[in-house]
Amino acid sequence: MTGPIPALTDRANRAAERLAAADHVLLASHADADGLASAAVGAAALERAGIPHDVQFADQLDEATIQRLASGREDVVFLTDFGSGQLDDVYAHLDPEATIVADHHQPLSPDAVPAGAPATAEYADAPYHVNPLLVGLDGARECSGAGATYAVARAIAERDPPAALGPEHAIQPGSDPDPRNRDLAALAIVGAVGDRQREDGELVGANVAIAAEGEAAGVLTTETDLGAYGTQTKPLPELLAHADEIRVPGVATDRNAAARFLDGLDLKLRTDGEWRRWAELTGEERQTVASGLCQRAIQRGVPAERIDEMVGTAYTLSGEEPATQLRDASEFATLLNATARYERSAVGLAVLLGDRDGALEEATDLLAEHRRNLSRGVRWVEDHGVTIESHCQWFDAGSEIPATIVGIVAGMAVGADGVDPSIPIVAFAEDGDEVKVSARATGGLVRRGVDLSEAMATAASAVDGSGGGHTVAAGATIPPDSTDEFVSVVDDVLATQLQT
Ligand SMILES: [Mn+2]
Repeated sequence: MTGPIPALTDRANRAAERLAAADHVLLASHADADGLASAAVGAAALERAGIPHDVQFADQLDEATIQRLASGREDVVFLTDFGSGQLDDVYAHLDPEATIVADHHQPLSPDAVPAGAPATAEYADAPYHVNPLLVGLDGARECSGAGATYAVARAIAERDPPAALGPEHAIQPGSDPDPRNRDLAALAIVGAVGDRQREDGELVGANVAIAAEGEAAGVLTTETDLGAYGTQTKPLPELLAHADEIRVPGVATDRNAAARFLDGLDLKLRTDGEWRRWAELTGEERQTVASGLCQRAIQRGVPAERIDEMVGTAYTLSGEEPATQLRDASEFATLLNATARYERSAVGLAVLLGDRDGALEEATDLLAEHRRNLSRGVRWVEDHGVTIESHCQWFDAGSEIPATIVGIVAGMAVGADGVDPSIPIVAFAEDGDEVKVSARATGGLVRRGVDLSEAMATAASAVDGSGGGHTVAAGATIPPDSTDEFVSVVDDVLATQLQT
């Protein structure tokens, strides 16, 4: 059997073979939604195969982290969702013959391999290196860390399939565990969606094949639906008012405008005074709301391609309770990110592995806390205002907003009182001895030429910092007291970008 990512089969088989021979495995994974999903896929496969293991998380795989991993007594280390970019440090401290890497980040270039390290060929062809980029697949778009780990998990089951699994191995309350590990595909999809691998609202490439295995295993459904975040848990007016994917004038303005629009639809969208949620509507009701949105969008002159963006593919974990945070892959990923952001990745892992009691409750509390911190942050920006330059606006939150969330706050602040939605926003926050910078733009600005990745990189290097990211969202770390110069370079770069 070749599996959903045929090109990775040989590598996955070798990794499975090595893991099966281990006395004890230390699985270490990246502390974000995809990293947590990767860890769950790997840990479930090891558990089901009876291979003893521990799981740890880290924000980054720096040398200190690798040293810590190397000091454990475990004979095999299994790195998921990181490792490929740090192979020099990894092999400096860990035996290549006892180190498995399942990752989708850019592998360390052979040119960057230091003298004295294992031969160059061992980096590209390291014995246990499972990465879509090594076999010509796009690791940013079509296979996440959880996808690469899924290839290994599947190979473990295929090598030595357990006859049957007990209910303690179930990852979704409403589904049976699959001895072939195909049910773990649902978690791989949560990882891919959490890493924003969707394009125009749907997964592509290897991820499609992984999703198909989840569907065949009865743990996942994919369907064309409203491409908005929050279809399972958000009351309808909130869903339509705040989804980035659906910006219908006169509806997305605020909650009241969205409620007025919904009230005009001749549907019964409230139960006992409470707004229903999208996931609770019948197919016909959804159709009515969707046509209403399209009509309104056309009337208000929204271009056709923007209207197309309102539709996407929903990835539903069919064994989870409807209208819960775990039912939709994006909402699940949000819950995982909340646990990771507050250094409680183990809680997110427990939820992924099927804990629907204590861990789910704690994760839900963390998410609620996270949302409170975000709204507190946005209120702070509203109270203190932003400084408007020619081509951007900025605020310096100092220690008032944690550096870990200031970027999200900046994005949310666009549309708040006193913030200009027509220019990018740049946010500063204290981060230890340094200053963390986060910048956000809109899709419209990117279409007009804005590239925040370039702006952050250029301005950061002007002040001896470092920066980069994506066109629409980017960041930098800079020395303290360099914010004025930083802003002025950003403004110049944006001026050039908007001219061309
Ligand atoms: Mn990842």
